Amino acid sequence: MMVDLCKMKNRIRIECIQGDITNQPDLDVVVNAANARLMPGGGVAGAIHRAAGPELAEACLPLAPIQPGEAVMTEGFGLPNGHIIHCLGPVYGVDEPSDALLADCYRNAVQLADQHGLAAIGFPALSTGAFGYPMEAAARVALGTLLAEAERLASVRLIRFVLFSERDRELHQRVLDELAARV
Ligand code: AR6
Repeated sequence: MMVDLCKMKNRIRIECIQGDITNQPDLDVVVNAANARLMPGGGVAGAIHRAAGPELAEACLPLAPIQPGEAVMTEGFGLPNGHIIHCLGPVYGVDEPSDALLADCYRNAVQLADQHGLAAIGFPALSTGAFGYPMEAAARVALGTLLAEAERLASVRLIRFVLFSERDRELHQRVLDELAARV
C-alpha cells in the first residue's frame, strides 16, 4: 500500500524502493556514487556511465576532480533522466569525519537539484559499496540529513532511495519510519 512506502515532510515525499538507479524514468535527476575523477568505475558509477554513454565522461572531465562531500551536475545523456548529480562519498574510516562528509553529499545534492528547479531526485546508498560504509549507519545519516533539509526545499517534491537489494530497502524503510516518527 502506497502510504506504507513513503513519508511526507513539508509536502515532500520520501520513499525507499528496491531497484536500479539507472532505470528510474520518472525522476528529473539521479545521483551517482562517483569517484574523485568522475570517471566510470564499478557499482553505481559503472552502471551510470554505461547507461549514459561516452558523452558523460567527456562532460565530466572539466568538472573533476571533486572532494569528498561535494556534488556537481551534468546532463543525463543516455539515461532516462535529464540530469545526473555526481557525489563523492567518504571512504569509510579514511575520509574523516565520515558521517559529516556523507551528510554533506546528501545536503549538497538535494540543494543543487532544488536550485535548478527540479522536482524529483533519486539516490543510491552512497559510500555503502566499494567505500565500505556500514549500511545502517549510512542510512541514518542519509535519511536524517534529508528529513532536516526538507524544510528548506522549494522545488524538490520527491526524494527516492533506490536500493539494490530488498534487504537494504527494508533497512532504509525501517530507519525512515523511526526518524520520521521523531520529527
Ligand atoms: N542501482 C542502485 N544501487 C546500486 C547499483 C545500481 N545500479 N549498483 C550498486 N548499487 P558503490 P560507493 C549499490 O560501490 O561505495 C565505484 O567504483 C551498492 O549495492 O557504487 O560510494 C566508483 O568509481 C551499494 O549499496 O558506491 C567509486 O570509486 C551502493 O549502491 C566507488 O565505487 C553504493 O555502492 C564509490 O563507492
